[in-house]
Amino acid sequence: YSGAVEDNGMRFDARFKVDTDGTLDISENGIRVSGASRAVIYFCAATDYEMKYPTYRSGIAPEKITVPIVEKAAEKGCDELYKAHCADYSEIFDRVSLRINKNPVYLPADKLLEEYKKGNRAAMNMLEMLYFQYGRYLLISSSRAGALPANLQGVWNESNTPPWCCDYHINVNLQMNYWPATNTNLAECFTPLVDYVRTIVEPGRRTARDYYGARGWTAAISGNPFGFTAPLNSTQMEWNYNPSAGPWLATQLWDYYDFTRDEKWLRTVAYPIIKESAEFACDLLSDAKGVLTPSPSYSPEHGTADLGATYAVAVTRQVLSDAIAAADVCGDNSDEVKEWRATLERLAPYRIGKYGQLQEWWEDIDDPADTHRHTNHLFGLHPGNSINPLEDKALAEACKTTLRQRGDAATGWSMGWKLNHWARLLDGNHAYKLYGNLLKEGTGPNLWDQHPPFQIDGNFGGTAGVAEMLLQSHNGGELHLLPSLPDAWRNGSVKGLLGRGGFEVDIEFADGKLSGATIRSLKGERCVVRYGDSRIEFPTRAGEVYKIDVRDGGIARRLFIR
Ligand code: FUC
Repeated sequence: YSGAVEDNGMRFDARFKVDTDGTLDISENGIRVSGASRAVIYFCAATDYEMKYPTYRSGIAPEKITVPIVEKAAEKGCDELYKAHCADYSEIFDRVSLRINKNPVYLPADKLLEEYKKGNRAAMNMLEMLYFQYGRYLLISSSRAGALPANLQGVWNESNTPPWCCDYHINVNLQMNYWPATNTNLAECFTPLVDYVRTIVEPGRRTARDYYGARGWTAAISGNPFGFTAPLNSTQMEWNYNPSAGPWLATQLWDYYDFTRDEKWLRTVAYPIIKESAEFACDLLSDAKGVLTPSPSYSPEHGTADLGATYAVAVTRQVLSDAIAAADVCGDNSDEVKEWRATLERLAPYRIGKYGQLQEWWEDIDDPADTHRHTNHLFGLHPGNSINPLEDKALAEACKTTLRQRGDAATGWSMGWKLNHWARLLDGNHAYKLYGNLLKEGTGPNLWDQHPPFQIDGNFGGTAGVAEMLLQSHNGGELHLLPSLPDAWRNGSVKGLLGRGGFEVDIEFADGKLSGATIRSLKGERCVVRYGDSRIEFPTRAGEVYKIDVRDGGIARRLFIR
């Protein structure tokens, strides 16, 4: 079945091959099989789309792709194909396992969710493990090399007029889709985001120049597979004006390096993109009463134009500190890097408002009764790392005040993000409350996240948030074990989480305390491990495994095992 889309002429081809012991009747009405005991349908679809600015066309006739694939699949047969699929999938999925308490109950997902809402503990154990792994399954199934990134519906959009155009929404949604790609050890799933970012740098340069008179590149609130990086044609600037989109995506590329420590990738792929993003961020700044802020700026979808919205300042702070760190790794000590350092020093500080909240804007105009779904001004707490509760108690308290004022309900993705925020605040029980709310209020019977309607980002925010409760590594690469273990998770284990610095970490807990940990060093980086108030550090060799010895509730020393 071949043809071309009316408006942009994109060519497509859908190819079926049916292997049956019955009679096959093919007509323009479809394929009919009769008198058969079995029928195997091999199907492949392709277009002439290529994620490459500015044409987005491969020039390859889609049938040149589909016919060989279908023929080859039919030659292999479905058993062989299934075996290859399982091997490919399991190699990634099986890296991480999670066990929460004991005797989980096995029920269909919708029944499990019903039992969860009734407070059935065995069902809660099961669903809290299942939902975490379900997010990993969804990302593996919607984001692999050579494909487009997961959009608002992953790859599961059934409509030609989907909510928010099934787009790449870049003021938290697209970014949230990729949080579990790092901490839950799914590096292969990150590739489509990188490929997408690489293709929007060129159009993003035009947006930076024509909209902001700035160097470098950026995107806006809404992206698509065709290089769209400009603001939408709307005068509602409080949601449409989001120049932080590019710098936020650039920080995610740095973070991917920080986890994998793939220096060649940083030098050849990520650093040029991060560098240009830092230039853009610097050019947006102006002197606001003695400090630098991106002005004017908005807090996503909330409030009016401001002299320095905290979200925009926090993203700027992050992209500059990431660019400086990347420059250090790449040996770039040019004047430009010195400019980034000087600019970073002069950025507006976080400020605590009259209600004890983290100010969302330059002006102290936060309303304590405001329960808006967006908490982007807490970007520095998560996914950024410029607010460290272990070091700055006052700021941490202000973040808690803001989160208490915003409340523990909201859209699915918002609860997913707040789960991460409370985990970073080292409050496991409050993080657990958000996880429960996400499951009870923001999840459908098939465990898809509900905005509502279905929007997949909450699944990914939830999965990443559970990992954040069990392992954090954003503070200078320190592996913080069980930073936010809730009272409800008395006994269990998690295996294979990834920590920044290239460490795979297994953690066991019993009676609510750490009972053991094993660390596999992938890159031979120096390892720092924290649990509660105890902390150890030691050199490692790539490929070696280190067992952390737990005594008297602390981490005493490490045993070297291969
Ligand atoms: C942002 C959010 C909305 C929705 C949309 C796709 O605009 O504020 O709630 O998730 O993205």
